[in-house]
Amino acid sequence: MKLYYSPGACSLAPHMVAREAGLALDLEKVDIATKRTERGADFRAINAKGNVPVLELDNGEWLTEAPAIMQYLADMKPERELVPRNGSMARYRLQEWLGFINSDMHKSYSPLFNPATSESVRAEKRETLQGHYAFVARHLASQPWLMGERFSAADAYLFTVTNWAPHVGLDLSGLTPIVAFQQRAGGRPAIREALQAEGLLQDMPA
Ligand SMILES: N[C@@H](CCC(=O)N[C@@H](CS)C(=O)NCC(=O)O)C(=O)O
Repeated sequence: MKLYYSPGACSLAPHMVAREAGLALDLEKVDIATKRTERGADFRAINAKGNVPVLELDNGEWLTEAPAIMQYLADMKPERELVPRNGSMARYRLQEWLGFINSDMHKSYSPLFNPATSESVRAEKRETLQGHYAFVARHLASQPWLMGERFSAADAYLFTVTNWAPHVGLDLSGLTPIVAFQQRAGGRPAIREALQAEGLLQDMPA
């Protein structure tokens, strides 16, 4: 299998899930501005939507959308319990988190990376994100991970998007459970391996 990724982008979340699951994964870097891969392929021919992540399966099929890819990878190693069993209520709870992180949190960050976004829209998106993080912090005040006592794919995704906060002027230092979550997740060996492989470890506390 191969993951098309861009360093530190949302593709980091499935990358972390693969490492947490102990799955072997080839990586191919994508320049999301030029839509070329590091091997010179036209990325739009791989994903017409032009976005990372894309997972290339061993049969050549391509799977897109971070929540689908994370669940696909985690389901390959059920014994690692990175997602609850399919069909269980807990699985829908996990999907509830993935949906919230994907459509509410991730997509509130996206305009903050666009240089054309006006200052008033930036302020509005930061305020929206502060509200989302206050909601998440209430959950993490009494449990280490989004799903309770066990690290899950949702935590890999939350860690990935929260890593963007300092790059877009979003100050989360007042939300102690979020700060503690980032440190806890960032200390996991598999997550450090993924950060290292994407050349990001120097950005993280030791
Ligand atoms: N709905 C997609 C969105 C993925 C997405 O937004 N990817 C960003 C990086 S985090 C991207 O590749 N953007 C390309 C661009 O801005 O041109 C998913 O959840 O996987």
